[in-house]
Amino acid sequence: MPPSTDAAEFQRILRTSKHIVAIAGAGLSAASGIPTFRSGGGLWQTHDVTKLATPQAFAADPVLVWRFYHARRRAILAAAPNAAHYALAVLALPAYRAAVAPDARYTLVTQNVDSLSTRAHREVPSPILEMHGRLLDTLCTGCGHTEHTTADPLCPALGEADDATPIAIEQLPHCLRCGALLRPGVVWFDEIPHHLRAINALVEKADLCLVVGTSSTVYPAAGYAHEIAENGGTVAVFNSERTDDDDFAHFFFVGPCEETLPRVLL
Ligand code: BV8
Ligand code: ZN
Repeated sequence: MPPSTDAAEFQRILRTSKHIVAIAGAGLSAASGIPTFRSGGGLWQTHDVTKLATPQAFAADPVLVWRFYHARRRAILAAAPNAAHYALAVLALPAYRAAVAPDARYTLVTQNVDSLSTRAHREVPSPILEMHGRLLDTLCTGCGHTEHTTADPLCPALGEADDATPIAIEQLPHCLRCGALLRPGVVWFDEIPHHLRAINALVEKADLCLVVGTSSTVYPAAGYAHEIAENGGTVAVFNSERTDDDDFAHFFFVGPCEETLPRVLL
């Protein structure tokens, strides 16, 4: 049976839910001007992910990887949360949930590394698990120290250079504690995502899953909604386009999530 588009029916299910998990991807931040990865001329269509988002790539060419992440840091620093981030943040408000989902607990599991959801939740208790880390964090390859920093540029060389200007590794960001090279504080491919134990426990209990703006191609995040559906939970997808693997969903709200989420949730 094709997924329903009945918002009133969805709201009836929302009202009786006990454990809500939202799984978000790059489409959640598209309206904030952050390029997605695979849709509409996304990042990975102009860059080869294996060349940039892996530990091996960083070891082979830390300058290239830092140029890529520096550009993305700039995009994030210039961005602001959009209506979709705020619609999910409202779900985190106890007073709001008392009105629409009185018995429910809610957690947002985001694959995004832009921290825009955290900024949108600023005033509310932040039930957000950033499973792929944060782009505005740096991680020391020597002592493991992690720091959240909005410094721009992170080092003079990245601020002045256009992509043609050579940068020496010594000019890249280095740890003030131990002097080792810093890397972006994100989870690369073949690295283990954060908060897996907490996420697995949430997925096990979830009776309602909102899947927002993700192509569901990156694991383990891509498997959570299926697991919740197999456990008898309800899955509602919010995506600008149908994907070829969403017939298992109970609801599908097609369109920009910055429009569909406020319309369906608020
Ligand atoms: C791991 C941080 C071992 C870096 C990222 C099983 C099968 C196959 C492969 C694997 C598997 N298990 C593991 C793998 C390997 C790999 C993987 O999944 N590969 C894929 C590509 C085949 N996974 C890993 O390596 C993971 N680690 O598995 O460790 C392990 C695991 C568990 C326990 C023990 C050991 C680590 C993956 C993390 C990689 N890091 N990001 C960085 O950002 O630079 S992934 C990257 O992709 C981002 O985080 C991004 O969020 C994520 C997923 O992409 P999406 O968010 O979905 O974005 P995309 O552009 O693809 O889609 C956007 C969607 O939005 C589209 O559908 C579009 O239609 C829609 N949209 C657009 N605009 C809007 C919209 N929708 C609504 N409104 C709009 N306005
Ligand atoms: Zn260090």
